[in-house]
Amino acid sequence: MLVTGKEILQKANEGGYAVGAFNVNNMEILKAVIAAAEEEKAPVIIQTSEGAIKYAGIDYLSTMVRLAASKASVPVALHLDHGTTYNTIISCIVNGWTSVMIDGSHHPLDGNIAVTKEIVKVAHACGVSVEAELGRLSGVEDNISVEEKDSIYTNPAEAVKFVEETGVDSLAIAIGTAHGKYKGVPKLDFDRLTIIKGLINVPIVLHGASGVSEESIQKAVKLGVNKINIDTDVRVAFTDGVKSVIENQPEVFDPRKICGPAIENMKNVVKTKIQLFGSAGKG
Ligand code: TD3
Ligand code: ZN
Repeated sequence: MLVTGKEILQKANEGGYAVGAFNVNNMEILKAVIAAAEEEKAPVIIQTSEGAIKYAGIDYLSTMVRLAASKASVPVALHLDHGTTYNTIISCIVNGWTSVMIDGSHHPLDGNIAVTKEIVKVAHACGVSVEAELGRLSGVEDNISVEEKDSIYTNPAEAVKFVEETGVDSLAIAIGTAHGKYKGVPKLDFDRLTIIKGLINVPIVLHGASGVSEESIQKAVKLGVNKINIDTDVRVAFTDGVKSVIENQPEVFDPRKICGPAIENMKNVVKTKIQLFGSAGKG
């Protein structure tokens, strides 16, 4: 069934586990994620980036995901990932998204609070949940200094002010992860996560979780992360599946035979993530 992001994440916060949020931009990825969630009896968040909406069309994504959610035996939320403009966010609300992210993390604190507040006001009036981001994810080097860390990673005192003043339903924080493939080994600032968790009551979101070790993910969940975003690992599973058919059976030209193994591969990756996040059996 289709539910709000808030409903899924509040339960996760109370139950001390994290829900997987997987980026979807075509039918194959959607089917893989839904099948994985159903097999694991887990709540799940289907998220679409602005790029995915441009690629597939907002009406296609809306109809496909809402159909999948209505047929699903587990709770499913439809979430906009990294929303950047008022217009995109309103379009998603109008088209049935049950959760939106406003990413104002590139603004200074007051500017971020201002844009986030504006979205919270309209989204909440429509019964749609809001995720915001504080701190920056990109460009974090391995041997980062304490001062640099403090300027890039989420500041705990600012997080308190941000949550209080904006009324957001969940907060994405920067503690050392980055989007895409990692060059080195990501090192997470668990002390910062612990402090922030002790200060704010809304569910905490971790972006850029592909390529982070199982131990680090488990520790992050234990310390209070409630939503974990995965894109790259599923992209790689899709591409590996397609490649294996094309390389091993070059005579095949049926799209169903090319995409079939990719769906299976993605489903297995998503199932493994769901188990790791602790949300298996929670749906
Ligand atoms: O918001 N996202 C998805 C979009 C990032 C494009 O890679 C994430 O936080 C997931 O990040 P990752 O590292 O799993 O792709
Ligand atoms: Zn992200």
